[in-house]
Amino acid sequence: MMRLASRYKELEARFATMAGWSTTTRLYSLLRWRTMHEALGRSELPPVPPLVQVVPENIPTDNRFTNEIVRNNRAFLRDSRMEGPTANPFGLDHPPPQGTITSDGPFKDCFHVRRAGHSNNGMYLLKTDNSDHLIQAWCEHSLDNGGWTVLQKRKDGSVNFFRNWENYKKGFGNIDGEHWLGLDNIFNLAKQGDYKLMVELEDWTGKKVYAEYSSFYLEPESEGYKLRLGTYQGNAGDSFSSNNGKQFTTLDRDRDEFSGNCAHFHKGGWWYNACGQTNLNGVWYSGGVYRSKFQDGIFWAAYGGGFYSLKSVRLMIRPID
Ligand SMILES: [Ca+2]
Repeated sequence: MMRLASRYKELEARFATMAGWSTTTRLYSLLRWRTMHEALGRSELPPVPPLVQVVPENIPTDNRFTNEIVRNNRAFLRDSRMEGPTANPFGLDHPPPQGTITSDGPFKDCFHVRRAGHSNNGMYLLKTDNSDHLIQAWCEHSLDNGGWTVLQKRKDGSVNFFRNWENYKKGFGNIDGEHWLGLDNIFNLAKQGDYKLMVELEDWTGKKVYAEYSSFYLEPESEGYKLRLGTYQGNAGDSFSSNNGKQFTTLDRDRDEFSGNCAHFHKGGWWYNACGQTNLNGVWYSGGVYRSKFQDGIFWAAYGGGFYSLKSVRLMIRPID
């Protein structure tokens, strides 16, 4: 403030020497200085999004839910065959597509893969109805009868998710590890029919919970890949419905409902509201409860609260039964 006050005095002196100038010019100069001053004041104290609840409303306990999803989770643990890792991350450089070699592809999604008789979890090459390019995707066939196309996976913090619009549009990471399939690919996949969304969350005790949304698709890029979700069911609690109808926001493209940029505070890209109850593309913290100036961990507020960063999460889609 002292510095600002002395600057103001200095400017006043300068204005005094401009006595010969017209009143309009002087007023305009003063106005410009005030605008600058206010902008400076704002940048010193940026608005911060409200914290989401730290204590979740409901902490699911074992045996509380006996729905199909939980039953199949046990099947998942029994039979989780994984294929060998690959060295090349895909993304903006578009390395040659790799995937499980089959003679009956390409498939339109992982449900198509499953129906063709392939039951191994792994990478498959997909080609959607409305695009010519091949998509490398991870197919999850052990969970809930299989046929799930994985859109996003976090598990070990090996991939940086604090990225720009172009990266989120095209996709990044390692298909057999942490990755984001890309908004363009997700849009093309979900456009092919009626899909539902499964969100899988794993906490640091190894427990998995699920949030399923009865329908899922994205609006085109011209609409900011606006999120369209159906109704919730599951045992994770619903922390995603408040993002329904929101556009995707990255650090370089702010389409959220907050005066600042939610991507800046939550360190990711997401269908932020202002900013919301979930941040699955945030920072991967080890151990669960994390300390940070902002709520930038991988959180799902209804399961663990805003300062509990989950161990692993996945977003998956499958055609509606
Ligand atoms: Ca904003």
